[in-house]
Amino acid sequence: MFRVNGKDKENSMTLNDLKHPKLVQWVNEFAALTTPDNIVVADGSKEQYDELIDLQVKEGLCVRLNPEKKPNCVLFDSDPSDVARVEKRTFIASEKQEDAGPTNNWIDPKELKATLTDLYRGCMKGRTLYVIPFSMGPVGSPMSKIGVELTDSAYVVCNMMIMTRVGVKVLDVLGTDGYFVPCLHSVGKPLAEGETDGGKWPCAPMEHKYISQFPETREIWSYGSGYGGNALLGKKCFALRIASVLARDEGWLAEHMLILKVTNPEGRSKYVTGAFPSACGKTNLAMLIPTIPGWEVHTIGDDIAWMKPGKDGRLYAINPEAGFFGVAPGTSSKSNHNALMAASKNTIFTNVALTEDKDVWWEGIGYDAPGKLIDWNGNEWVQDKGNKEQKPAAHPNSRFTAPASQCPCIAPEWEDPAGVPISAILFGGRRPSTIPLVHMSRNWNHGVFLGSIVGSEVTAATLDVKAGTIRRDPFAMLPFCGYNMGDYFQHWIDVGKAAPSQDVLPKIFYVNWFRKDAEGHFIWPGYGDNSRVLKWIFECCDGTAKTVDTPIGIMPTIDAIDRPEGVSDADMAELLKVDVAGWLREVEDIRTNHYPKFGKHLPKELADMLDTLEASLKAYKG
Ligand code: TSX
Ligand code: MN
Repeated sequence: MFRVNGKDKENSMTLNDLKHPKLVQWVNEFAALTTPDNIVVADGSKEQYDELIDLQVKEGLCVRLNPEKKPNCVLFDSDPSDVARVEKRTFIASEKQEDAGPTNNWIDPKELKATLTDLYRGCMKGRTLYVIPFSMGPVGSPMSKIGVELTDSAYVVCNMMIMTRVGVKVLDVLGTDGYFVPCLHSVGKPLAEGETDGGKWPCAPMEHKYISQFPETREIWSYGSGYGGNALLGKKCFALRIASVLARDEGWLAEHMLILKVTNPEGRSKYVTGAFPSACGKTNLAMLIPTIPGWEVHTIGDDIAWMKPGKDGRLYAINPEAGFFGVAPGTSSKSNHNALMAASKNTIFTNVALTEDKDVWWEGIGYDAPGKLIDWNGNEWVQDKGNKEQKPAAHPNSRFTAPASQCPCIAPEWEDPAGVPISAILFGGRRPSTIPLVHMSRNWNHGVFLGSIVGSEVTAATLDVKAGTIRRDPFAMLPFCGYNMGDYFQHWIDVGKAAPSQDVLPKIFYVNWFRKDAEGHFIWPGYGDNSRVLKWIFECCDGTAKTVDTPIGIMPTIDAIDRPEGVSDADMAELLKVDVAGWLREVEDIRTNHYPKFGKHLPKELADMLDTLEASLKAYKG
C-alpha cells in the first residue's frame, strides 16, 4: 500500500508486482539511498497519466489548458535556471579519458559515482520514487532496447509516457531476467517535513547538476535538472550517448537524425534520414508539405534514428521515440502545420506563454498575441511590437511534448518493428555562402567526410566567437556521442566497409537551405520547396537524375531541379555553383581548426579525403 495524489491506491503497481529480481533489488538499493516517501511503478495506463497530471495541477506545478482549445493539455513553467540541456554539466565517465575524447567532458567514473552518491543520499525525502520501464523503439522489435528510469519527478513520468513506450507491456518483454539500461534521475530538491514545492519547479543549482553517462557499464546517472534531455533519460542520454556506444560495439548506427518517407507521383517510396545542427529546422523538414504536385512526404521520426544492416546489407532505421519534444517558437501553420496538429491535444507544453482564455502562444506562432498573456516566468505580458528590446513571452527553448501518432503526416509504417530501408542520408547546416543547395558524395567514405565537416556559420548574435566562423557539429552528434568522436568517424567508415557491396549503402548528400545573396536575403525559399531537392535526391537513388561531376562531389545540372516561383536562372546558378575560393577556405579551416582536434583518432581516410579535395579544387577549370 502506498499513496498517490493524497489517496491510498490499491490498484497501482508496486515493487511486489515486479517479476524481475535484479530490477527489484536495484530499485530497493536506490530507494535506500534516496529515501523517498513511497514508490510507484509507471504502468503506462491513461488512468495513471491523468492522475499524475491532476496531482501536478493541484500542486500548482502546471495549469490545465482550455479543453475547448487544447483538450487534455497542460502548461508547465520551469525554473529560470533550468531551461535547456546543460552541456558543461554533461559527462562521459569512461574508464580512460581518451575514450571520452577531445569533445566530451570527462570525470573518472569512481570519482563521479562518489560525488553523485553523496548528492543522491536522502534527495527524494518527501517525494515519490517512480519506476519507469520504457522501450526505445516499438515494444518487442529486435532493434528496440529497454531502459528503466528511476525518478522523483512526475513531470518526467508524464513526458516519458509520451516520448517512449512505457509500462506493463515493456515489463512483459523484460520478463524475469531481461537486460535493461539502468537510468537514475533526481531533481535534487528533497523536501523537509511538511514542505511542498509550493507550485515551484524543483531543481538543484547549476554546480550540482550532473548529466552522467557511464559507457562501459551502460548506466545513466542524472541529478539536479528536470528539463528535457537532462531528465527524460530515454532521449539524448540513452538513445544517443549510450546507444552510440552499443552501436559501435554491435555494428550499427545510433544517430541524431530525422527519418522521412518521400513518395513520387507513381506511388514509389524511399526513406531518407538526415542530421542537422540545431536551428536548421530538422522537425520542419521531417514534416514537410511538398509544393511539387503528386509528391508526398511522411514522417517516421524527427530527432533520432537507429540504423542497422539487414540481411540484404541495406541499413534499416527505426525511430526509437514515440513522441516529439519540439521547440515551440517559430512553429506556425506556415512553417510546420503538421507539428501544430500533433500538439493540438494530449500535449505537455513547457515554458510557452499562456493566453487569457487558457490557450498557448509563442513568438513565431504566426499571429499576434491575443490580448494580455502570462509569460513563461509567470508575469503579465503585453505585446509591444515597437519595442525590439521586449523579452519574449515564451522562452526561446520552450517545448511541446506531443505523441507522434497524432501527427497528420506520420507514416503508417512508423512503428514497423523491422524498420524502414534507408536510400539516402542527408547532412546540412546553416551556411550563407560556399556550400551549394545540394551535392552528393562520390562514395560512402566521401559521405563520411561530409558528415564530419557539418556545421553552421555563427551569427552576430553569438558573442563568444567572431561572426562568420563555422561552428562545426560533425554528424550533429557533438553533444551526443558517448565515446571518442574520432573513433566515431572510424565506426562510420567501418560500417561502409562491412557492407556486402557499396550499392546497397544509402547515398549521402549535403544540403544547404540557407544560401544568402549579396544583400543578405535567402536565395532559396526553403520549407515545402525543399521537396524539389528531395525529388533530385530520389532520382539520384534511382540513377535517373541529371548530374555533373565536380571537385566537391556530384551536383545537379542547372536544369535538374524543378524551380520554384521567384528563383531565377541566376539564382539557380548561384545555388549550384562550385565556389572554388570558398571551398579552399573551407579546406584550410578544416585542416587547421577542425581535424587537428581528433589527433591520432582521426581516420586516415578522412585526412586523405581532405588532400584529394584540395588537389581537385586547385586543378579545377570550372
Ligand atoms: O525549417 C526551415 N527550413 C526547413 C523546412 C522544411 N527553416 C527555419 C529554420 C529555423 C528553425 C528555414 N528558414 C528554411 C527551411 O528550409 N529556410 C529558411 C530561410 C528562409 C526564411 C524565410 C524565407 C525564405 C527562406 N522567406 C520568407 O520568409 C518569405
Ligand atoms: Mn535533437
